[in-house]
Amino acid sequence: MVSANKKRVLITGITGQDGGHLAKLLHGKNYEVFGLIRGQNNPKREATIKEYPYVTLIEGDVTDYSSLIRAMQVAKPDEVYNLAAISHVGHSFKVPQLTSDVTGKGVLNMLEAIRVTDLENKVRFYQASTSEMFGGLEYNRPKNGYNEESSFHPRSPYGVAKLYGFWITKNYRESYKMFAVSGILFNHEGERRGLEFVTRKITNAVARIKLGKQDFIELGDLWPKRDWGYAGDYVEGMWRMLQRDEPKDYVLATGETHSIEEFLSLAFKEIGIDDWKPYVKQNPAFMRPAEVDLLLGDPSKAERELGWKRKVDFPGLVRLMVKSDLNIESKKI
Ligand code: NAP
Ligand code: F7E
Repeated sequence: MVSANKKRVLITGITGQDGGHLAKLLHGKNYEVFGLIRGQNNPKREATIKEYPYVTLIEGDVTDYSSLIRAMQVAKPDEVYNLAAISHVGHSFKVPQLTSDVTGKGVLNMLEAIRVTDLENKVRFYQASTSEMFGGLEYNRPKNGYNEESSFHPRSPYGVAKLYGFWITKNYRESYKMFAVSGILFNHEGERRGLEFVTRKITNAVARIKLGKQDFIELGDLWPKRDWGYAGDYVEGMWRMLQRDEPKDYVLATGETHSIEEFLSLAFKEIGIDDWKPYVKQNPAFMRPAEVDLLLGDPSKAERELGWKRKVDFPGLVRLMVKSDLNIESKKI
């Protein structure tokens, strides 16, 4: 039963890592939560219903504008969070055109669906922008980390598509006075992270090695550095951006950067192994045509204006992920 008094939210990308964290957060804040789910038989549908029974799923796809119009008519949202994307950077090199359609033009489709259905111009829109837009090269890297004024140099079809989404969101804000903002989020991970991303791939392998189910892990380059935070902290920042009086873009980051080697070292220490090197093999299949060398974010504007600060630190993040994967893997036969 949908209540007339509750705030209403539409989340695209509901089956993804952030979609689940955000649905839980907003349900806790008494929102009526609607989630866009793609495909006629999405394999994540049952798990999503089981974990988030309070979410009303609406079938649709961000590449299908008509389905977004319908989603707007069904959900009648006060807030829309556009989290849908082909979000794996390595994969985006393999399907660059699809990535442009979903991760780039999908943003325009969502904005247009809001513009034509929201006649009073009341809906608040959040676009999931990314630190991948900065590119992590030495020449454009500020000493204290990338901020809202830093220049962009995307290094993948994903980064390029996200940059289009960033600018079209800004353009709709300026052209149509929409409350449309971008959160420029640095890497955020956790128990719900997809197994295709390096942090979860490592913590899952570490758990399996501990349980005697796996002997080693195959990875690509180990030297890149990332500003890694916890996803649960970051969805709180997304929500805070839409509660402001004025629509503005914000960077969310921890202000620290660590290499994959450091992540490996802490993860293996969690299972009592001090030297991770014998358990890791390098495989060029996991390397990218162009790499983002080092990402470090400066979250001071979000800290100052949103009162947002990450809670989970780097060792805490690694610990919670290893613990969760040990729990998951020990229950599997
Ligand atoms: P994720 O786990 O990969 O989730 C992506 C979501 O997009 C999934 O629910 C997926 O649905 C959905 N999707 C893919 N193609 C779609 C389509 N054509 N139509 C509708 N939905 C579609 O990503 P995440 O980590 O939660 O990230 C959420 C958003 O933040 C993404 O836009 C990502 O690019 C961005 N971002 C993430 C990070 C990070 O570190 N996590 C940092 C900065 C920005 P299926 O399950 O059906 O595939
Ligand atoms: O790679 C290296 C890889 O795929 C991190 C997405 O959420 O954050 C994420 O993008 C680093 C890269 O995340 C493997 O080359 C080595 O240097 O976990 P990742 P990402 O590319 O940083 C940004 C902010 C987003 O917006 C994205 O949506 O790890 N790496 N070996 C590997 N990466 C993977 N996936 N697998 C490996 O075997």
